[in-house]
Amino acid sequence: MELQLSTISFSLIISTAVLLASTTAGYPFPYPPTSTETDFIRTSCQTTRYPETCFTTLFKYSGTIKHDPSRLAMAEIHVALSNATRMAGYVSKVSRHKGSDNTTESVAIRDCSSVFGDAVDEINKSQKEMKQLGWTGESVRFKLSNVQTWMSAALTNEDTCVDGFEDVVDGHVKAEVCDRVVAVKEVTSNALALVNSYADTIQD
Ligand SMILES: *[C@@H]1O[C@H](CO)[C@@H](O)[C@H](O)[C@H]1NC(C)=O
Ligand SMILES: *[C@@H]1O[C@H](CO)[C@@H](O)[C@H](O)[C@H]1NC(C)=O
Ligand SMILES: CC(=O)N[C@H]1CO[C@H](CO)[C@@H](O)[C@@H]1O
Repeated sequence: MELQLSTISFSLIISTAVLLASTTAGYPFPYPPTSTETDFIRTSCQTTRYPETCFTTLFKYSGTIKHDPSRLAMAEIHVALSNATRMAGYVSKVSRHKGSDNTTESVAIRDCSSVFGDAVDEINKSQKEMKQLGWTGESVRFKLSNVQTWMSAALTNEDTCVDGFEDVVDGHVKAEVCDRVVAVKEVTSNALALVNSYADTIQD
C-alpha cells in the first residue's frame, strides 16, 4: 500500500513537471532541467508555506540550483528581492502622486513606502550574506542566523504595510496595494523557510 502511494505521488510529480515544462516552453533555461533537479525543488518546496508559488518561481532556476539547498534558498531570496523592489517602486510612485495630505489613506501609503524600503534593504543584505557564507560550520551558522533575522524583519515590514491600511476605507488604492503585497509576502516567507531548512542541515 505504501509503495503504491509513493508510486502514485511520484508519477504525479513527474506529470506536473512535464506539464509545467511544456507550458513554460521557450523559457531561457541554462539547459533543460532534468527530472531529478525539478524533483528536488518540488520536494524542498513542500516545507514552505506556499509550495506552489515556491515551485513555479524556482523551476526556471533548476539548472543552477541542481541539488544544492543553499542555492535553492538563494534563488528564492533573489525572487523575493526583485518582487520587493518592484513593489517598493510602485508604492513610492503612488505615494508621490497622492500628495502630502494627512488622510488615513495617504498616511498608510507613506508608511508602507517607508517600510517597504526597509524590507528591500533587509532582503538585499540577506542576498549579500548568502553569497559569502564561507566554509566552516561556525561561519555558515552565524551568517545564516543573520539572514534569518533580516528575512524575518522583511516579512514583518511587509505585514506592517498591510496593517497600516486597516482603518482606511475600502477603495482602489487599498485593494491594489494589499493585493500586490500578498505575492511579495509569499516569496519572502518561502525564502525564509528555505533558509531555515538549510540552516537545520548545518553541523556545528
Ligand atoms: C501632516 O502631518 C504632519 C505631521 O503630523 C505635519 O507636519 C504636516 O504639516 C501635515 N500636513 C498637512 C497638509 O496637514
Ligand atoms: C543592494 O545594495 C547595493 C549597495 O550595497 C545597491 O547598489 C543595490 O542597488 C541594492 N539592490 C537592490 C535591489 O536594492
Ligand atoms: C517582479 C517579480 O519578481 N514578480 C514576481 C513576484 O512573485 C510572483 C509569484 O508570487 C511572480 O509570479 C512574479 O513574477
